[in-house]
Amino acid sequence: MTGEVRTTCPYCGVGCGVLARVEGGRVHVRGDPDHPSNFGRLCSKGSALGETMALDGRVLHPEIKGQRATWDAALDLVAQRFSEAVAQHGPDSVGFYVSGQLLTEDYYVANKLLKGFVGTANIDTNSRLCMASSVAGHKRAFGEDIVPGTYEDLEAADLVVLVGSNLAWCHPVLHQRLLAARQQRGTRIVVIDPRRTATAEDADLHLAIRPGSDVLLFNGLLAHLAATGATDPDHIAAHTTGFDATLALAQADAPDRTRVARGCDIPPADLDRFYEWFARTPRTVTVYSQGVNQSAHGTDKVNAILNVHLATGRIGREGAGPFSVTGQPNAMGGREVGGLANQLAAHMGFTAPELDRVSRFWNAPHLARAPGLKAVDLFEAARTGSLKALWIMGTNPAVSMPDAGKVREALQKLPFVVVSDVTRTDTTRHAHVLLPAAAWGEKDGTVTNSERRISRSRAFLPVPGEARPDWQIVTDLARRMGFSAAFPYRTRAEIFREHAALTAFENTGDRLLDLGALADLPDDAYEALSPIQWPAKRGTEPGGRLLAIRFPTPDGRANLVPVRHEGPALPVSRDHPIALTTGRLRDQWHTMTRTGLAPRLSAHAPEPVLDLARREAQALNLHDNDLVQIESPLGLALAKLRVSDSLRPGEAFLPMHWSGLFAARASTGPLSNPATDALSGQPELKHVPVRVTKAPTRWTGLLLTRRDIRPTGLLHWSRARVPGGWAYELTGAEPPREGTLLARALLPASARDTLIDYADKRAETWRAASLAPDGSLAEALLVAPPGQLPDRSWLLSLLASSAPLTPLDRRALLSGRAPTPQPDKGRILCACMGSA
Ligand SMILES: Nc1nc2c(c(=O)[nH]1)N[C@H]1C(S)=C(S)[C@@H](COP(=O)(O)OP(=O)(O)OC[C@H]3O[C@@H](n4cnc5c(=O)[nH]c(N)nc54)[C@H](O)[C@@H]3O)O[C@H]1N2
Ligand SMILES: Nc1nc2c(c(=O)[nH]1)N[C@H]1C(S)=C(S)[C@@H](COP(=O)(O)OP(=O)(O)OC[C@H]3O[C@@H](n4cnc5c(=O)[nH]c(N)nc54)[C@H](O)[C@@H]3O)O[C@H]1N2
Ligand code: SF4
Ligand SMILES: [Mo]
Repeated sequence: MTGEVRTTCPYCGVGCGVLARVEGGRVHVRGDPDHPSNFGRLCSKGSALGETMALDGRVLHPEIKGQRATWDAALDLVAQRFSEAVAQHGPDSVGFYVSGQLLTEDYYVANKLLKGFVGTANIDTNSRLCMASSVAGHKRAFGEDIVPGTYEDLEAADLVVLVGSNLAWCHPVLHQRLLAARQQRGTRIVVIDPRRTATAEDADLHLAIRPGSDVLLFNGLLAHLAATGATDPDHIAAHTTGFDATLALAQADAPDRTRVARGCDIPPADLDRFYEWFARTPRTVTVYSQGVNQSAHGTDKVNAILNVHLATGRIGREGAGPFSVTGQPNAMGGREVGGLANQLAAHMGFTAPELDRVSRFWNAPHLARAPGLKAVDLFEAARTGSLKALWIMGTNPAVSMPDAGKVREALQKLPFVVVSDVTRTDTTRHAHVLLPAAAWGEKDGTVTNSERRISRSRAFLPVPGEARPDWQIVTDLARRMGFSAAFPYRTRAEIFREHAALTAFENTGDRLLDLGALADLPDDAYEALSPIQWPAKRGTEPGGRLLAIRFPTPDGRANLVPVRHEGPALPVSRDHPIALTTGRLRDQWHTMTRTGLAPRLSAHAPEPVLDLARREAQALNLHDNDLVQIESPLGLALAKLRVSDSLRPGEAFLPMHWSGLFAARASTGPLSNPATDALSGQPELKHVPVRVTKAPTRWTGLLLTRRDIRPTGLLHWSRARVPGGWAYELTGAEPPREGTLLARALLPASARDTLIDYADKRAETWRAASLAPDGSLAEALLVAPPGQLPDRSWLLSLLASSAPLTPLDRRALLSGRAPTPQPDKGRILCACMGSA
């Protein structure tokens, strides 16, 4: 294929346009200058997309119990087992757990099949772990799940408040747009985050609040706005309800600024500055993300933020509004189709008129009548036996769910597990039936970004092996289950039109989600569709800001919601005295199935590292690079330690990315608390109490290899992609001799006849290396006491090169020292070269 294909980045919810081109067997990408999300920019992850397209680890054929099978056999079995479960145990004995990485068309058919035809609402999504509190907060305040603003509002604002959002790393191109606008107009940026993140570094004011104290901070703000006459009484009177009760509770909760400053544990002067800036700045946008949503009180946190915007009339206007940024590429599309268990479809719920309307539209007499199980409850039902069959599509719950130990137990116990994914993961290991899905670049459809903009994701590569797009797989299953008439789809365009038509069906303006203008989109117009923001109502100009005056509630008014500050679900204790939070790194995406394949992206943070506040590190006598054990009341993880001055005393941070494919026991899932927000069902992934202790390390090792292995028998290992292969960090608890034997066993039999095999018993060091037939380095294994491994950059350069080793290199391998003195650059290349 030649020429550039216009598509959309498969990572974050900014939804950047990408121009992709295949040349010389390689994928090249650049930012689409015409896409209104990014105007040509890409961040480090987006610009490295071409380096992550290898087929390593891809699932290429259907499998039944690990054995290759035909599509017919696999789908017949799925249809049979799902139908049997429904017949014997009722529709609620089956479920789907889907993902914001699916395209809207995939999502739509999965939702329609389960809710419309199987007759259960047990379809939930990883958006439960991500956006559920924002959805619930929006519905409580606005009557509908609406993000009112646009990206341009961040550029037109005079004050941007970022709450629990590390925008610089997680929505980098939007952050770049904000910083560029600040250059022009001097926008003030306030960051509210317990950690001093990269985003906080760029802020005018950073409030490092006590974790979970956001409601107190915003209640205090509402009380301050009221006390200083900074609210908008006309807006409150004309367009809202609940102000008085909300203010009364806010005042009771946050009676004065001293108490708020103390409760949030921030300097009173900083609190005053924030409140005064907010009070004085009509053009204020409040951006919020997982530091708000992923809490057992996430919905209250959301409403505390919405309250101050409603009370000041700062909503739906240029440069003003609350702005929940979405995480995944199609988190918003999933919310549109209704892929959460407590939604029905197209922003409709389970009231009688809505059930009636959707059942007529789908011609589905057996529609699910009530909300289904939310993610945490869905896996609990699997573990305790009431769920009999589960299909997991495009997500890795064995890693990303809280209390992941129990989730794995559930997957073991389930009588029937189907997984469709593009790669092998910790979850696919539990699949009775494994189905190969088409990946980004091969699949084709639409996604919606944080600002309600629908963009096309287009294919530019052939689908490898027998992989198929998810919509086709689900359609095929639906037909086998006897629902052919309702699943006649031959193309994605047909599905998209039906989805658009449902949003407009009997929509008299009470649902702002209206894609009626796209319901008759001809095939060629669908193919050529330019990014379009909704609403896209028939006969009106699409897009724009929403919720300036009228709200989609019965009385047209927004609700201010009284909320009270509550502590974390599981507070720190004597046994678990440290507050652990979890989140993201700049250059990795979730469980690393894609970004973990790019050396450039892996270089930024090659190992799983626990950041621990300096005070605790000192008290526990822990130092940089110590391997530590992290125990919460739920489970355990291991990681290297980094003493941090970016954390408040008493706190720690562990990135969520490392799965069992990239490290032994370094995942956050088993540690994380499954306690959920009562309204949204979103788990408290941002807070769990832990204790941290030093792991008994006797030796450390480095294995450079071209092979893809998973070491066993070690205390710990992790690996990172490097040019030419993998670099494994090894840690052993045994005395050096046994350690050496263990480490040696990692070499393949063919490499036992090693070029170099050097041991120094006194110094407890050992080195081995073997050559490929062409004389280049194939494997190198070094073992030494902790902290004594030699500089690795020259070794990495040997693995990267396909040239035969020189005599100088060989001598250097034997001595364990670089041939010419080279400064230890820490880690090979820096990934920022390509960043936005
Ligand atoms: N590089 C990268 N980018 C991504 C992703 C990725 O995996 N990698 N994933 C995407 C997805 S799906 C999502 S959902 C988004 C998430 O984007 P973000 O929400 O911005 O990212 P997180 O790192 O999960 O969490 C944000 C911050 O919440 C803070 N926090 C913790 N507790 C509290 C609290 O009590 N109050 C406040 N105010 N803050 C708190 C944490 O310290 C953290 O810095 O990122 C998207 N973008
Ligand atoms: N402790 C802790 N846990 C967290 C979080 C946290 O901050 N802390 N964040 C939570 C959040 S916000 C999120 S969004 C989740 C993310 O968690 P997951 O959804 O588990 O993460 P991914 O690694 O993105 O998994 C996506 C899977 O889908 C596959 N895939 C990609 N595209 C397709 C496709 O088109 N079709 C199919 N069938 N498969 C596809 C990928 O290969 C990958 O295996 O993690 C949550 N878990
Ligand atoms: S900001 Fe980066 S990760 Fe997000 S969509 Fe744009 S290029 Fe992709
Ligand atoms: Mo997310």
